[in-house]
Amino acid sequence: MSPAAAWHPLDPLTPDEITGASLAVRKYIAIETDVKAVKFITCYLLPPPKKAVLAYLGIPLAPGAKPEAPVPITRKAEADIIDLVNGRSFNVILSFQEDEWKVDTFDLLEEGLQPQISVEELLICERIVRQDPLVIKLAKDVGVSPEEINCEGWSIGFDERFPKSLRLQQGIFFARFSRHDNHYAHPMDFIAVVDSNSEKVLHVEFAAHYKPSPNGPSLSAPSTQAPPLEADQLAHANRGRIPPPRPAFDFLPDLMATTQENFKLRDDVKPLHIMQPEGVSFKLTGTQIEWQNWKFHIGFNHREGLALSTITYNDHGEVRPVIYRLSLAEMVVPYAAPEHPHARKFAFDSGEYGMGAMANELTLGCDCLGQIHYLPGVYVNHDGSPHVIQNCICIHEEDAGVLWKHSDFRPGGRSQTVRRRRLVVSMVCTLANYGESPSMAARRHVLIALAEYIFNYMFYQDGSIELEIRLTGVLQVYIAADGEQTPYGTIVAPNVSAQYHQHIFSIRVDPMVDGIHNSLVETDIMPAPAPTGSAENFAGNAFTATDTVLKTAAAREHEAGRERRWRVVNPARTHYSTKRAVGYGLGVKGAAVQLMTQHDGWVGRRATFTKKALWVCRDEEGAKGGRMWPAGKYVPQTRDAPADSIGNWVEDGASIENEDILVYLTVGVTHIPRPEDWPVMPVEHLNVYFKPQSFFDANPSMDVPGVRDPHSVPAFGATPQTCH
Ligand SMILES: [Cu+2]
Repeated sequence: MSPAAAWHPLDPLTPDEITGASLAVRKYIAIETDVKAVKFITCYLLPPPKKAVLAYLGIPLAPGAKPEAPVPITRKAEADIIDLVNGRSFNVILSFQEDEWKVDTFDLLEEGLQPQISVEELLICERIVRQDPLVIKLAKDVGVSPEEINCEGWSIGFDERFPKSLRLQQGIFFARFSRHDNHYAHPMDFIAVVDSNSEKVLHVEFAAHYKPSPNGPSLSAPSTQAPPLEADQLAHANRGRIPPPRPAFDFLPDLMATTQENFKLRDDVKPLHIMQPEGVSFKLTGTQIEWQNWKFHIGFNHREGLALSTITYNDHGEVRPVIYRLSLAEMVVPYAAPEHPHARKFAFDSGEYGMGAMANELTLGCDCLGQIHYLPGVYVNHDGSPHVIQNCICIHEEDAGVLWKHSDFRPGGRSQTVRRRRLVVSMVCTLANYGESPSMAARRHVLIALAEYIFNYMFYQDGSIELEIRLTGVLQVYIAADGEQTPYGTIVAPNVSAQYHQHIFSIRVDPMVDGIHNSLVETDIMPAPAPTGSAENFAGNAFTATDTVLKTAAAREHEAGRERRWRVVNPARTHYSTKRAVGYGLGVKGAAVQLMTQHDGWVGRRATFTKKALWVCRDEEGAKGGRMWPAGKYVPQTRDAPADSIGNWVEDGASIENEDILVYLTVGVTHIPRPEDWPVMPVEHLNVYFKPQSFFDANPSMDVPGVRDPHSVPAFGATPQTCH
């Protein structure tokens, strides 16, 4: 491969590269192994070593240093495949040499390790259950015909009753009474367990329900524990069958007009357009973008979706590295209902399904307003062919209010106002609902949301970066019996229960503040200990910020009462005025979340990252890349956090002072559903900030022009005011 000018070593595999790599895997299998048939689950870039990437791009490793001399970079790929005959899984590493892909390693995964659940497998789940005679009968018993059965494939979470070797999903049922009906309004009262390798329904089960009692709702079953597989599941749940609620709660306006009395779209919203008459202010070279002194690479993979790399800021001619790589490394959504089988609901949307594989094809003028540039996203299909999501990554600029302003209030004093502009790189992911669809191509058109996550990476002119996660979509709901109330959910509509849950994200930050050797500083804001009236603190007003440099790998709590904050610093460079090491703050205030479940429960055991607000460890690059996945590389069906996951990374006690470090931030939302979140939840925001702190000499945005917008006019035609 001869790198083109626009080539970046972290460019995702192209569709042609995926085709080439999967062909090489097939060839290898045919010649070297006894494997008869496979399905591809993943096929993606195995990134080159960090130092090689930085040398290639001419980014220095230390402040003021010269970049290292470039070294040859071999293009590598990694694939996970499953043997269709016996369900064994393999990890394959390939490299591109002499104009073709070659298999370097072909490793059988330990029994029980499952590559992530593919989009096709989620669809297979629905197909399997619809053909199953027991499912058809159980649906019929509550008035639902076979063609009305909708089923969502979910990761199984945790269930020791099944062998590890099976590739399991749980199917959660809804009825759909017309083609585009919101089927979440019609939850059904049973759940299936399927094996996506043998394509069989293995088991059907019934949750216990809550009955009113003088002491509040009481569970109909003797325990929240799962009964043995051979037990009569309905008898164990100790309740009758419950037919799905029928009332429609549509979200499509034409359907609402027919299913809701007096429904009418409001008619007092007048057009609001965003115009950039001279075009956009960003420049793209391949997948590298430059905007307002920022330069970075936009990558994509099936698992994280968007990943931004080699983020630098041009500070008056000096290209200063800030972050090597920034991405959503993991997330989990634990649900609070303890009764079997609801306790199994804690999907790892990233590690089990893949945020990239769930990314939407975006629509100009709806998802994104203004002048938009889109990039595609690619992942592999079961047959090894590339699946291209067109318009997957959206790039645009937005006005974001005032950047800075000052008025001299004295008579004749002048004022200056500068508008804030931001560059937004975003992706929208839809989790866990893939309605009926005859083909993968058509699939995109029948998507409606169970949960939609909008990931916005936003860059500002003052040197700050913001990651905003927006949550919307339809609540995951279950059926409630007439008059049933549960301690673990909200009855958002009659017979529709929305269980309490959390959305917990792990943001992976691989910092390189002025180079790759960084330290982490923890700051607590505290009142000075000297009492009011004392010589040191007579008025009692003193408070101070106490910095502690963390010496070794650690997991830290977010102490809200101390306004605890963290920053990544480079001890090799000191600010000219503050005399502090140059740094970037990691702002999680308002976004930090605590795992609300028992910490030794299933969620805590599998998703260690949820137990602390911040994790910091050394990055260690091996043959299969650096430390990446906080809940492990292979997440589906784990029963404990794997050895190669975050809890163990911080246990190594490695020095993290002035080292190549990794930071994982745990942020999230605890969702106690409201009826106002139904039938579709209005968007909720979660924000994480990366802000320069003693990094620049002063406000780096003083040179942003304060231009008066000639298109701004009085709302009601009054005399225009002048600025000054
Ligand atoms: Cu939620």
